[in-house]
Amino acid sequence: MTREWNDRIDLRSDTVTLPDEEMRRAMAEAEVGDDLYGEDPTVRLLEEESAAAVGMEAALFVPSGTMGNEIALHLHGSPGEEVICEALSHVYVSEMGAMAALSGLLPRTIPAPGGLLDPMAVEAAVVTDGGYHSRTAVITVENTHNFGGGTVYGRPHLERILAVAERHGVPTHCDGARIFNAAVALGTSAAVLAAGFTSLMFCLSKGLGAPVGSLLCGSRDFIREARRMRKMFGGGMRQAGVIAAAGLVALRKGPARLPGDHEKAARLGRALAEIPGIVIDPASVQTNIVVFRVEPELVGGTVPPEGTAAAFLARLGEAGVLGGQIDATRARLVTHRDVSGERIDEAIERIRAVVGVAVN
Ligand code: TLP
Repeated sequence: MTREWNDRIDLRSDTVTLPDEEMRRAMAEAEVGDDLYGEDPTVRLLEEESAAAVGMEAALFVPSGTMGNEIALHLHGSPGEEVICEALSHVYVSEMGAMAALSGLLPRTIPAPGGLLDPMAVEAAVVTDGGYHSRTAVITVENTHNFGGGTVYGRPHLERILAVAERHGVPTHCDGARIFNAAVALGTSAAVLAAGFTSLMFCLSKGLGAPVGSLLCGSRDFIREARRMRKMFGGGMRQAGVIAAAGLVALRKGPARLPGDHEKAARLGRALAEIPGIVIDPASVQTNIVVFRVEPELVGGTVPPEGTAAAFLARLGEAGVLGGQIDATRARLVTHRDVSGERIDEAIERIRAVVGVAVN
């Protein structure tokens, strides 16, 4: 029987969190002004604290992570140039082809296990002699890597990629939508992981729990240009302090609660690994994202037209557990603030029940 709407356990994404009481109060009480005149004090404060949190000179409040990434790519490249990115990176697979549509840029994709780029593969892909080939505009790194399973680049790995960029004089952009998750997983700070990148985008609206908003960070000069580009892309906002106020709560309080999300994901990963037909290495769950492969045995023994992942997720949905699809065979469950440890245990029970039905 399909479960009631309010009995569902929503693990589609950490974007589904609702603003908490403290955020709603901050929003109601926010001091605001017209941000396009630079007169919104709450937005300014958020931008200052965000830049400090990642150890960069300046930051720009943007409505979405996608806009932050796309402004950065636009500024780093010129039409006809290439963006080096991992084959399952968000800038490539989930931004509607924006780098091509809005900036005339070509993705140069490099597949990587767990989404973590091999520095030598990046070295091989960089083109600086623009006389004959499309030139590399920027090297991007996604930390954590979402569709790779929330995987984390540690500092030594980043150093090797940054060294390639440095050697060739190519700028670097970090899609740090979940950079605070990476920092928590590694026991370090977001600033340590951001060091050396030309630009970095992070989201308030994911694990940190804000309803809206992301920050694009970089040098003062870069952010001055980004501000112009935000207006051109239609992202200039007016009394945006109303949402920035929730963002400030998320930035100040959100990181401290991420270890709980990671613990819930680890528990989920271990439980899934015990289910025949679900392929996942529990050790691969490093943050709040659980990615697994669905074998045909879980959905009746053959690959259905919609693929094994979609078929399995439909069954989970009927049992009130919502997840997301990555491709035909892989699915994703994401833990977050609004699903407690008890509800994760309940989700595990429901998944086991679904599989029991599927197997018999
Ligand atoms: N990710 C969303 C979906 O778009 C897939 C999610 O549910 O995980 N970079 C990364 C690494 C992201 O995961 C996302 C959003 C973005 C950028 C874009 O952020 P928004 O949704 O604010 O445009």
